[in-house]
Amino acid sequence: MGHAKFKTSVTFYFEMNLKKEFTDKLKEAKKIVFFTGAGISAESGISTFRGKDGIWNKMKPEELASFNAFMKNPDLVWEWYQHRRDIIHKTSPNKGHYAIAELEKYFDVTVVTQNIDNLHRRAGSKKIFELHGNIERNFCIDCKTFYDLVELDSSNKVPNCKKCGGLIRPDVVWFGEFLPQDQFSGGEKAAEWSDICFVVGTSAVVYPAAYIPMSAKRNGSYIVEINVEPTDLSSYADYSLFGKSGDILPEILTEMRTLKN
Ligand code: BJW
Repeated sequence: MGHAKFKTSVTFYFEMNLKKEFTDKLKEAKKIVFFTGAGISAESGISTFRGKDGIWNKMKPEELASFNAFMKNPDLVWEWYQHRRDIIHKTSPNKGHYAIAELEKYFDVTVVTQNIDNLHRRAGSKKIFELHGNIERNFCIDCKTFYDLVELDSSNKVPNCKKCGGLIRPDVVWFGEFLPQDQFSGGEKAAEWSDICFVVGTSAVVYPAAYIPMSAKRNGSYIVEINVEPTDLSSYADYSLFGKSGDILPEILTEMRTLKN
């Protein structure tokens, strides 16, 4: 019993020290990066990929998120993306996205996101690197002409390019494909130069994206993880906040308002 009490007070002391260290970092920081994943959009009603209710629990990634899958059954893959677009268009950014956008009042903020849902932009964030593309854009696999959704009809059948007749695909990064070089290197540089790198709502198992917080850490950035549960990155993080990003990010914003007043 006494031992348990002792352990509790040591843990409490340790946690208070970590909290103080985090607050001090917030006070001093100028450049911050938010490295985000599907979890930040979960509270907007968009499914994550892994975990209990994740997309990959119900569907196989190799049948939907690879170029081979698209070539094998383009209509099926297109229909899946149309379904996800419908969900994304009907939803809105949540408190987490808005808090990140508002933190631009206090810091030089860069968002480096693995998400294709455009919600950071809709929430008002200005500097965004999209590592895995954007569901709003599409391109012809043959002549590479780009198409906005408005230019395409809303059918579930894969559309053909108006210039060359080639198949049109969503401009997202599938397994086995290279990430857009400018987005990856821009995001990596921002992370390396950051004072704090927040890692929000990602399982951090998909590479090369997951190297980004590691590069940040190697270059001296302070890593803060925000997730509902521990991840592969937790042992790397300097400070972990476990809970919903839609709750925790607005609390950080409130803390910043207090620190600046
Ligand atoms: C909350 C919450 C709340 C919930 N609040 N938190 C090195 C090592 C090992 C493997 C590889 C490697 N290099 C390459 C690979 C292969 C592969 C890979 O990484 N595989 C691993 C899975 C094993 N990588 C690739 O293929 C990449 N390309 C590549 O490497 O090219 C080079 C190359 C070319 C040719 C030959 C060889 C090499 C491309 C990866 C593309 C990933 N694409 C997807 C689909 C995008 C399009 C679409 O959306 O349809 O990107 S897959 C999917 O995973 C999507 C996501 O962006 C990505 C990451 O997922 P994310 O965001 O982390 O989501 P979840 O679901 O995993 O996690 C959610 C988290 O939120 C959880 O932790 C929850 O707890 C949490 N959460 N609610 C806070 N309210």
